[in-house]
Amino acid sequence: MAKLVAIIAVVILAVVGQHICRFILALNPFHHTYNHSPGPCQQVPGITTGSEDLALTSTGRVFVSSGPDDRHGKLFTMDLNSPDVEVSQVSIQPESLRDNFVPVGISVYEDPASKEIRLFVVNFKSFEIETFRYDSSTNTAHHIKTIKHPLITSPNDIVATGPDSFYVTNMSFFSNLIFVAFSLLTFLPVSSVTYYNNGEARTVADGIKFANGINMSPDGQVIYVASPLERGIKVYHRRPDNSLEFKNDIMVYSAVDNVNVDPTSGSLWIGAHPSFWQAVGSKSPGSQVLQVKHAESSNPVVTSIYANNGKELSKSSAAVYHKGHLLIGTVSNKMLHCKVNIPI
Ligand SMILES: [Ca+2]
Ligand SMILES: [Ca+2]
Repeated sequence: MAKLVAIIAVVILAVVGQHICRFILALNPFHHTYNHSPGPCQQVPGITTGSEDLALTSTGRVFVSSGPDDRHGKLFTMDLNSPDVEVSQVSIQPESLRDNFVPVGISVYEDPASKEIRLFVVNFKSFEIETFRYDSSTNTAHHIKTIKHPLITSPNDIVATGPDSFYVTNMSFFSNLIFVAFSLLTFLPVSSVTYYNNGEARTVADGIKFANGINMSPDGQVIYVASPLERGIKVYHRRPDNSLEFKNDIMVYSAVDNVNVDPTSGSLWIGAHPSFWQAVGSKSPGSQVLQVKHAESSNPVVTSIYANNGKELSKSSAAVYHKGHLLIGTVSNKMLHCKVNIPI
């Protein structure tokens, strides 16, 4: 009997020990970030309450979600073709929508025929999706509708596939923030991807530890899902019926947040937290931007384009690149613009 108890105790200790080791590895608490940048960088005036996610149109216009620390969330836009890289706040109509609006994940859908731009935005306050029609002549986002569904439990990011269809990541199958945090901290693989189309939804990927950013290859054939706890990007083949088939993981060894895809080259641009532990517990954690070339192939090439120990930029969560300009968004403070002087 004593021998059996000893064996059980050793097994329990081994399982708990393994979990603790994986926990420390994923949180990466002792990481030191060495600073480097691809060229001169400066803060974008006008953004102080975060720029959690960025979305780039095919013509070089960027949309910015801003507001985790502001009860009245904002959207910004800027044109990266303009000689002066200036940001302007998008008017949201109706204005009352901003009262409970905490925008995080954002995606742009450009209608191939009409060129109409639709914005899909995750509202972190309500765990719902808000959709807008963007009018560039008045710089206004006209609210179309609020989307809620039992399979959209705790959304983080979204990628539009049509005027009323998208993939969205759920951080957990819980909707209560305390349970969501519990499932993240215990590394439970209860995170998923839901496909939504015109009122209908289904789970198309699950068993993920904290699905965060999501995006799609330019040809629409590949879906990328960021998993900061697994420190990599999960790659899925998109089937004709919109279900997903897991292909492989791209390990980047950083707590990846949002993913953007270069509409021409298909390269991934990732805003990441070098240390998940510091991102959660430190006042000014570091920042990192990663580029992944050939992401859809069996030989992806991962390059660190920008890294900072937190003094210049803290909590980087998203990045986009367009014609020599790099924009880096953050969870809850400023946004950085870098002129890129290195080969990309
Ligand atoms: Ca996004
Ligand atoms: Ca995110």
